[in-house]
Amino acid sequence: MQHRKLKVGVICYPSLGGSGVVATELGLKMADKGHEMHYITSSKPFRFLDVHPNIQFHEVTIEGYAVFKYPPYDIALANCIAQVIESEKLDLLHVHYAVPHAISAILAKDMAESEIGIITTLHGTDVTILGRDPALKNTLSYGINKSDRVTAVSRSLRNETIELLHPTTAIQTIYNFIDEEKYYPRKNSHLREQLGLAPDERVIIHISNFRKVKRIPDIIESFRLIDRKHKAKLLLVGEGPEKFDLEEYTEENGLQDDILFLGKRDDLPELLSISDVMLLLSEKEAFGLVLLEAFACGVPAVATAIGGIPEVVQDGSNGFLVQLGDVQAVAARVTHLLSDPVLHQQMKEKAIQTVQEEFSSEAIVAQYEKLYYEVAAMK
Ligand code: GMT
Repeated sequence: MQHRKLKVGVICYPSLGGSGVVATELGLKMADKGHEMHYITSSKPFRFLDVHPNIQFHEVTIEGYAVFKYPPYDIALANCIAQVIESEKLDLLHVHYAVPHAISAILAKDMAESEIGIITTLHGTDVTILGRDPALKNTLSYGINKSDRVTAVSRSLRNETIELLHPTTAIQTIYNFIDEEKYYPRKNSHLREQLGLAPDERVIIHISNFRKVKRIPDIIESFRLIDRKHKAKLLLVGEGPEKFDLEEYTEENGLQDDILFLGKRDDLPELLSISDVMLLLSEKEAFGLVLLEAFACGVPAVATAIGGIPEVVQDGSNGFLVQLGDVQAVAARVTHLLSDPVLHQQMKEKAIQTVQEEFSSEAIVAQYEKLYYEVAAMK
């Protein structure tokens, strides 16, 4: 039955973040292979770029009701999943994040009185933060243990989950991927001009959702310490809770001409293509999808040796690894890269090669597809 086309229910957070990107890109690739993908989410996943005939979207709606302090979204989600299991005759569910999505899927399966299999993909903070919260730890374990298959986006996340929760379901590592047709070095960009960059000015870039875990103050501090013989600008791309304070800090310290806050952008490949180095200095990072986006555009990274990052960044090859908070080391590595064009070129090439050889979308999508068939066969 390996060639039967499958009907898959996908549950993810559609908002800005790597897990939403992976869930969407995976769906697009599976749809291209002829599988029918049903997204069951609160709003359209933000990178729903194409209107694909094999992709359908089922919106979870919930009315505000005076009795509820918090509207029970997870229950409404379960209700919607159960309806879609029945109406679309789904073969399996693929949920991204154990809490709350796996829990809603388990409840939906029970409500629909179905034997449908559930794959849960762990992305990071669902384990590294929620797994340490006594209010959610047992629920998280329940979600993992009641899933038929569990995947983690790095070996580090897999190991951390095992250490923390001692799950009864085996956890398989399936790495993240990017769409190589979207991320590649772009030429003839007018962006440098638009951003007011001088021809000799170097570009350092950070892209994230501006959460505390991203340690953006470390990025700003490292940037200040880079040898000033290099004219450089720091591009901070994205939106999130820390942004307002960081903008204020930048103004107060007179850095507003050199640090550009660009907000959420759709032209990431173009922005990356004019960049010399990416900085990712997070204190937690299960994988760091943005590193692959940078690598695919030929941008080496300086990143913290945290979580899954060392599985992506190989120190001295496609970038440099530094210890958390060591802003002096970050500045030294960036200065080194900017001063040595031969090394910079070697690292750019190695970065592109890393994506092609170790994180090819074709190989990774094939791993998920194999899993889909295994789980569908359990029904
Ligand atoms: O990093 C974030 O703040 C967003 C979060 C998410 O929900 O998308 O990212 C997590 O999943 C990504 C995709 O698998 C990983 O690349 C990120 O490393 C992971 N974030 C953390 O572990 C902090």
